[in-house]
Amino acid sequence: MKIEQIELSHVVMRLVAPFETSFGVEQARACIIVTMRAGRLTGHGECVAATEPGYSCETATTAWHILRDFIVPAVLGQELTDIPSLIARYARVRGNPLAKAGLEMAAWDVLGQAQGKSLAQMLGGARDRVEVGVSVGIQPTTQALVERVGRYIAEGYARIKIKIKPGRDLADARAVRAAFPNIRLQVDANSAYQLADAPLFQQMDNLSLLLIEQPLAEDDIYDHSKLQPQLKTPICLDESILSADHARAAVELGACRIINIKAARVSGLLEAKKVHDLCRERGVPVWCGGMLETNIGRASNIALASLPGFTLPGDISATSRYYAEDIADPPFVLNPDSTLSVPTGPGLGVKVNQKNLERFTVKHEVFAV
Ligand code: OSB
Ligand code: MG
Repeated sequence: MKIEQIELSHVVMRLVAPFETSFGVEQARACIIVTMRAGRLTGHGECVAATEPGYSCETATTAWHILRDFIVPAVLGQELTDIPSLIARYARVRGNPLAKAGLEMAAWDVLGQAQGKSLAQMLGGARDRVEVGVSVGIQPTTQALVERVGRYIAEGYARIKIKIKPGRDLADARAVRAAFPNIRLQVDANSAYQLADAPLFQQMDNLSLLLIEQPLAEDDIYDHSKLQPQLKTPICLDESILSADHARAAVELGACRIINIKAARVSGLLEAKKVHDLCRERGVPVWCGGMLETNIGRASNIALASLPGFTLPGDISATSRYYAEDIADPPFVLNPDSTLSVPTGPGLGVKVNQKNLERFTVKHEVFAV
């Protein structure tokens, strides 16, 4: 099939509640929806670059530029046969993993529809439901955090992640652990600390945390390798892992014992599968991270999380945890066993709600052969 048309839609959607991390607060979330038309099929992808360069150095605006001026021209009018040959067309574009992953996801959706296979089937998924948890942003007070966590547990989430930052770390983690002695709990620092903060993390060792996510700088796998031996709790890397090669380096250096896989951060689903395969070979548990996706990106995350090496619950929550209204149907609803069901339809297996997509779009451009 020839790639005949690509549409970019810069979308902004209000979150049901503000989401605060060590790098800032978001009230609304931006992304770029990539709509790819090839043959008679239409596929969708979600580029998770945000409004500000807090998590990643990419933003929705830089990703738009990279897609519009480099990646779209490299693939438009070309045959879509498989993912490796698609990626090869824009291989000369350095970096910009979030932009690349958004386009790649749309191509997986098209190919899945062409082959009558779900994304999970194409990737080698091994289960029809995936264990999930909820990522809880920093709340105004520790008391508010404990209440917030309690409400999510009451909704059925069996694994809680809390965001931490300097000044809102140990006391928050201790309070949540004291209130919920048996819940599976982990913390995410989003790169806010330095190696000299090792004593702080040592004080978390008696909280029975599943893991400590990305305590140190994103470009510092080496310092993580100095921190991990000082802790009993496994370190999990998120921001530091941009490829399967990074994952190999981190594992061999002993910088982490667990890896968070986000397809976007590693340039797309194909590389995400490579990270998964490498970790599985080496006995390193992985789990699926999230970027507050719409149901388009969420469908992709759930399919990825169905691979056999994803042995820890993902940061993939029900649609209602993020948005009052979404741009694709049906909504994802939490099963009573803290799982989400893997979509079974061809490709991503969700149906885009065109009306909502247009309503939330702030900028739109169509590229055709
Ligand atoms: O570090 O995992 C992160 C959201 C935006 C940017 C970075 C992160 C997150 C989350 C949200 O933790 C997880 C989710 O989508 O539920
Ligand atoms: Mg993280």
